[in-house]
Amino acid sequence: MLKSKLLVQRHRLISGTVLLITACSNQHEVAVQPINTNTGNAVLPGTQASETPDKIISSFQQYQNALKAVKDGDDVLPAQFLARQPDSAMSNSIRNNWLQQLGKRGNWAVFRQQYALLDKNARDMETRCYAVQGGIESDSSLIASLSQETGNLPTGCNRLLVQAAASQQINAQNGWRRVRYLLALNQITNARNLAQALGSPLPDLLNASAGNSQGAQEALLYQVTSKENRSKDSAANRLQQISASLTKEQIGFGWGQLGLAQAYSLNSVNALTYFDRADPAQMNNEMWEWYARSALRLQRWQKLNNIIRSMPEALQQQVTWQYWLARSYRALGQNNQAREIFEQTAKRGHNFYSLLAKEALGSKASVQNTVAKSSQQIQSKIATDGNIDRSLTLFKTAQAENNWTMRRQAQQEWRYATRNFNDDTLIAAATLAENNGFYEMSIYSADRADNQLNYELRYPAPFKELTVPFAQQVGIDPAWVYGLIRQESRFMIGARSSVGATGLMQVMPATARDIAKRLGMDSNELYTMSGNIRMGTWYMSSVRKQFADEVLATAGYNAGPGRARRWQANTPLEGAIYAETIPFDETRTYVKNVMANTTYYANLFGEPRTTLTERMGTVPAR
Ligand code: BLG
Repeated sequence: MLKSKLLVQRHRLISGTVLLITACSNQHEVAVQPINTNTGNAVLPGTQASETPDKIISSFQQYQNALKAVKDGDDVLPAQFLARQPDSAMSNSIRNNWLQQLGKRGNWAVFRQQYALLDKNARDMETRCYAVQGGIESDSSLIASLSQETGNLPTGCNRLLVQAAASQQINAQNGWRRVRYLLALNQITNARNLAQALGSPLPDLLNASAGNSQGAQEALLYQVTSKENRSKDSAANRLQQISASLTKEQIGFGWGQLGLAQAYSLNSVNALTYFDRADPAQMNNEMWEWYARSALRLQRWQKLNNIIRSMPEALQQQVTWQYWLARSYRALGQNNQAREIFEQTAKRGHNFYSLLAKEALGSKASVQNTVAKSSQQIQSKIATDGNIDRSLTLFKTAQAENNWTMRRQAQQEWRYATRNFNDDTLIAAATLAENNGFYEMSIYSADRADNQLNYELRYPAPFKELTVPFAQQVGIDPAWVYGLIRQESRFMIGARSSVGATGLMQVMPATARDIAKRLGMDSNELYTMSGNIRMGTWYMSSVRKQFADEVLATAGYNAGPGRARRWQANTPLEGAIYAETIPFDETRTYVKNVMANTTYYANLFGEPRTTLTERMGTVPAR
C-alpha cells in the first residue's frame, strides 16, 4: 500500500496571447517566440451530463459484477447493466464480452439485437468474427485478412476461419501458410482444425514421414520448424534432406523459420544465408524485420537497402524502415535519395527515428511550444463532460484506494471520452489531467495533439524535489532519469507490472533486495516514493558504471545487465544499431523510447548535450 502523498504540480496558467521566453537550449541564448494560446475552440463532441460520484462508483461495481456474470454464461446481469448505463467504455466492454459469449453459444437472436446497439468503431475484432459466423454480417475483407494472419487470433476468429475454409471461401495457399505458422507457434489444435477444413488432416506429428497428402508434408516440415528444433545446429541439414518431399512454399517457409531463429540469436551471417533461401510469399512482417536487422547488424548497406525495398508496402513505410532506408542510401553515396527520405521521416512525430532523421539533416529536437496549457476556464468546460467526469472520478477513487482495476478503467474511460477530440480539446484535456495528477492520460492526450505542441505536457517533470537530488547524489543525468520514468510508469505512483516491477522506477522486488543490501536500506522502501526513486537512480548509476555507456545501461536496467552484455558485438557498434537489433521486443522498444525521451528532457532542462545521435553514440565491443 502506498503511503506517499500525491504531489500535483500546479502550473501557471497562461491566457491571451503572450510572449514566452524560452532558453534556446543548443546555443544557450534566450529567444523570444510568439506562442498561441488555446482559445478553447473546444467543441465538445456529444457532451454527456455528469453523474454523481456515488452513481459512478456503483456503476463500476455493477460493471465488474456484469463482467463476471458474462463469463459465467448469465444473460440477465449484462442486459440490466446495459439498460441502465449510458454509453461509456464500460458499456462497450460489457457488450463486446457478452456478444462473444452469445456467439460462442450460437444465440444469434440476442446477438443480432445487441450487435446493432454497439457502435461500429467500438466492435472488437472477435465480436465481428462472430457476427460473420452467425450470418449477421457478411464481411469478405475480414475473412481475407484473417486468412493472411500469421499470429495468434482470438477463438472466435479461428473458428470463423475454419468455417470459411470448409466452405472454400479462403485462398488455399493462404490457408496452408497459416497452418505452417500455427504449427511453428505450437498452436497444434488450431493447426489441426484448419488443415482438416482445408481438406487434408494432419497425421501424428511425432511420427511424421514423407507422404503424398498436403497434411503429411506439413507434418514433415514441422520436424524442422517446431520451436524446439528450428534453432538446432542440425536444422539446416535436416531441411535440405527432406526438401525432396516438400513443395517450394514449404521449403521457403522452412528457411524463413530457420533464419528467424538465427537472427534472434544474433547469428546474423547465418540468418542472412537462410533468409536468402526463404520464399518471400511465405514471410511475415516479423521475418522481414529480422532479415533487415541481420543485414543492419553487419552494416551490409546494399543488402539492407534491397531488403527494405522488398518489404510489404505498409511495413516498408514504417518510420523505422524509412530511416534505415535513408541511412543505407547515404552509406551508398546516394545522398539525394537519402535526404528526401530523411526529410519525410523527420516530419513524422516525436519518436526515436523521426528525431534521428531530423538530426541527420543537421537540425535538432525542438521543444518550442506552439500552444500554451489551457486556462482554468477551458479546463472547467472540459470537466463538465460526463465521460471526462466519470474518468476523473474513477481515477481519484482508484488513487485513494490503490485500486488498479479501477485505475485501468479510469484510463479506458479517458480514451473513450477523448476519442473524437480535436487538437484544441486534447490540449485542454491534457492540462486538466495533469492538474489532477493523472499523468499517463495527460501525456496520452498531449501526444495525440499532432499540430498543437506543448512540450511541458508531453514531457512532464513532476516530483523534481526527489528525483534531482537522488540523481545528483549518484552522478547521473536527471534528463535520463525522467526519460526512463516516462517510459517505465508514466509517473503512475504505485504502478506494478505483470512481473511485479514496482513504483515510478519499476524496480523488481529481487533487484530491490540487492540494492537495499548495498545501500543499507530496508527493502520495503521499494514501496515508498523516495525509496523507489533512490533505489532506481542508484541502479541506473550502477549499470552505467558497469558499462560506461548510457545505451547499454538502459538495456541492462530493463533486461538485466547480463543480457545487455550478451547483445554487444565483438566490435564497437553504432548505438542505434545495437538498439534496433535487441532481440527482446520489450527492451528494443524501451531503449529507443527512453533515449528519445531523454533527449527531449535534456532540451527542456537546458542541458548542453542535446542530440539523440550523440547520446546513442557507439556501444563498445563485448
Ligand atoms: C528488470 C530489473 C533487472 C533484472 C531484469 O528485470 O526489471 N531492473 C530493475 O529492477 C530496475 O534488475 O535483471 S537481473 O537482475 O539480471 O535479472 C530481468 O529480470 C523492469 C524490469 C522488468 C520490466 N520492468 C524495469 O525496466 C517489467 O516489468 N516488464 C514487464 C512489462 S509488462 O507488465 O509485461 O508490460
